[in-house]
Amino acid sequence: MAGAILTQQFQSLVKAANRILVTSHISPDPDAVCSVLLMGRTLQANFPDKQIQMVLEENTSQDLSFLGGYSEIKFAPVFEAASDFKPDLVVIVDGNSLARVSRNKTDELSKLIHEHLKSKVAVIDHHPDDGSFQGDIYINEGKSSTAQQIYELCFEQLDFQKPEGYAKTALLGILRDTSRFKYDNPDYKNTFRIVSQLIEAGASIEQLEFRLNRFTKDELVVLAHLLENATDNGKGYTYSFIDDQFAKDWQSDVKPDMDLKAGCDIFTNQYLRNLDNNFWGFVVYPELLSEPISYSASFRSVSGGVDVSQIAAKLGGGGHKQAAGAKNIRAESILDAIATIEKTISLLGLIK
Ligand SMILES: [Mn+2]
Repeated sequence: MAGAILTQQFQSLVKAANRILVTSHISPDPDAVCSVLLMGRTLQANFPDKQIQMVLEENTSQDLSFLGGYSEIKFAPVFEAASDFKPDLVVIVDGNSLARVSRNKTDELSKLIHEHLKSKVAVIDHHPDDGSFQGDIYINEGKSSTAQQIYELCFEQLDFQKPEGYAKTALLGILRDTSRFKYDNPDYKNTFRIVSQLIEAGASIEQLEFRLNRFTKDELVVLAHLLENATDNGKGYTYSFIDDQFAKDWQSDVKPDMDLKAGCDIFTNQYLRNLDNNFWGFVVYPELLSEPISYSASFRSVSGGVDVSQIAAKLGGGGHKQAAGAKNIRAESILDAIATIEKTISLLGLIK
């Protein structure tokens, strides 16, 4: 439970405000969009006299337009939206600072909010605290998702009235950020209690999963290529790769970059940790538009196993113990890129 004092402070900030802007990070994932909707619509339902604006600078690759209130989200640069709307309170969800909500105008936005408008800033997040929070209130109890944090804060602690469509929206945020409960979650009691309530309220895990788990034919072609190239060389990990010719053909066929990346993500998240007795590994692929050619790699491991963030760090990237990545890996060819990564793994003493 967020401390009672924080909860009351949040309520006071909301009550004192007249114009509230709710926003989230660039490259939003479904939890970011769901969190904007859950917070924005809840404030609208409980404070009909206040002006509430939901703004996102970018959209998700998934179609979330079936969620209640989606059409009210303004997709626009946050600096311009805030300049017009002049909020006296900004609520940032699923991210901890203004620097995360805009791609190109973070300095201008920060000046506008902190110095010019002197708006209050509230953050509701669940990511590990990196210390970059700037604002008036920071609520983050490391929940499964920001959607869960907002649910606990608004409906269990503050007893706000629930807006129409809330169950689907909250459940979707939780399902996505937990990968449908795939990962260990120390807060499982709260997560499953809330999920039970959301199902009671009419939301369906099955409906949401099949609605969102869609693949394009091109993504499946990429997946097939990675499945074909999946390699276990007896060192205790798995790797796969997009070869240079495949990437060249992809480009000359003018196929979407996004589908190549999405196909890699399917393999990385669903197969990389699952081959025979290997519980970790990497995927490497050419960066399509890079000149001279460079490569990106994603690393994954199972909780309690190898810390893959150290490999990514050695290659100039970063991330978490179980999921990390590196970009701009310079190499002559894909085989050279694989050799570079394997050498790094070997130097770190991670070969069994
Ligand atoms: Mn999230």
